[in-house]
Amino acid sequence: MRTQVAIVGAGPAGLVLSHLLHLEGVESIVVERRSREYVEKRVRAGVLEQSTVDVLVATGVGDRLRREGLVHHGIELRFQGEAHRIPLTELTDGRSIFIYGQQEVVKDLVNARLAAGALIHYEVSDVSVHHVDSMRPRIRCTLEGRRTEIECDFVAGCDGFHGICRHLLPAEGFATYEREYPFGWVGILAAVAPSTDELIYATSERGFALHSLRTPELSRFYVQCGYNDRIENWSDDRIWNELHTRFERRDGWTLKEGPILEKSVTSMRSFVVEPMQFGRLFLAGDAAHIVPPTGAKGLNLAVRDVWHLARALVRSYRTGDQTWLDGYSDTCLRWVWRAQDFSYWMTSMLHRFPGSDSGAEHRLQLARLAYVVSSRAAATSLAENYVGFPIDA
Ligand code: FAS
Ligand code: PHB
Repeated sequence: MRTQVAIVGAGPAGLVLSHLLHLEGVESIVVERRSREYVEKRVRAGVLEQSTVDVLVATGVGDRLRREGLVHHGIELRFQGEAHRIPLTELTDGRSIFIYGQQEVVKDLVNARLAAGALIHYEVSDVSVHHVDSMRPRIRCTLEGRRTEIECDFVAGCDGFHGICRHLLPAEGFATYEREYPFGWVGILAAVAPSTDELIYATSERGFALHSLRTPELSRFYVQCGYNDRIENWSDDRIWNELHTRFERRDGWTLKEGPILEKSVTSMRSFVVEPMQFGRLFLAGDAAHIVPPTGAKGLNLAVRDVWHLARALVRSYRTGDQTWLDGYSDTCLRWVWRAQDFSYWMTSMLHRFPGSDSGAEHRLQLARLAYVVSSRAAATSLAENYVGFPIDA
């Protein structure tokens, strides 16, 4: 096969890139190792920045998001039994967040791509990438049982943290920065109406908890758990007990329970590879960087990466000018490190670090929380980072 841009991975990064390129008349082929059903069912992100929504709406894949997504203008920080609202929209001149599941974004993109006659190949195996330091890179894979070679001009590595593309980067001239956190998250999807209209980030003696939403009938929760913890250790009863305890409020606020539909453990890490490109290979999204989900930045960063990559590729095809492509990595890393810093800040403010129960660490966390909820300047900084920066900033 032959195409202009070969994309490895049909997650948000790969699909948004393929969509943006299509709108500008640039061809692409997407290869994905999982089935369509698996990718469309995978429960992950739920918070979309204003800019992510702006890109999806402006490019014609935002109708269902606007109909079914929930617009939020604030979040709550809860600690020491008290609730403190951070008025995001008021503090950021009108910017908001949207609650809309990642799998819904993926479904909308797949439908739009297939309606446009796109080639998205699922359940592809043995994917390998070759000659990215040449003018004719190639992807080799087994597609519908046949060994297949896809010749292209550029390869986009959108294959996530556990993909193959990042491992094509030579050691020489590349650096990775990594931090693993000494805890994880148990994430659950529950068939119960949310007990809140806005997200609740709670921290307590027992650790972190998050009350997020999906629809008026579906709630999403996260509970801080041990490092390398196993879901078998978390019975439904234990999960609800921990949620009640960690969300406790002095004014008797109550949490509604319901059937748990899905639960899983997520590890927490910060990771960046620099630069994010090598020859004609360009990494985007989780393939190049991971943030702990406390700041709700991962999916939004993936969209920001491919927005810049699509612009640079289109400019290269239209004008032959490579400057934006050459500057792709520097352009993205500016936002990657902004999100890394914010996500680390939120994570270290809201989680209990083993061995820090009584010491200064906890006092510092409480001091930081008290400052954020009492200083307009500090709350504005949180709000600005949480809703995200304009896509073309
Ligand atoms: P993805 O991992 O989504 O997609 C990569 C794709 O490549 C996958 O489909 C994979 O199967 C495929 N692939 C891998 N190797 C391959 C190979 N060799 N050949 C072919 N295909 C291959 N982010 C937010 O912004 N807001 C949130 O609220 C939020 N919540 C999160 C909650 C949890 C529990 C987790 C784990 C993450 C959360 N994130 C959140 C981050 C998350 O959304 C990721 O950043 C996002 O999925 C990144 O998208 P991609 O870069 O496309 O990677
Ligand atoms: C989610 O809704 O899945 C979600 C929300 C906020 C986060 C992480 C995940 O920080």
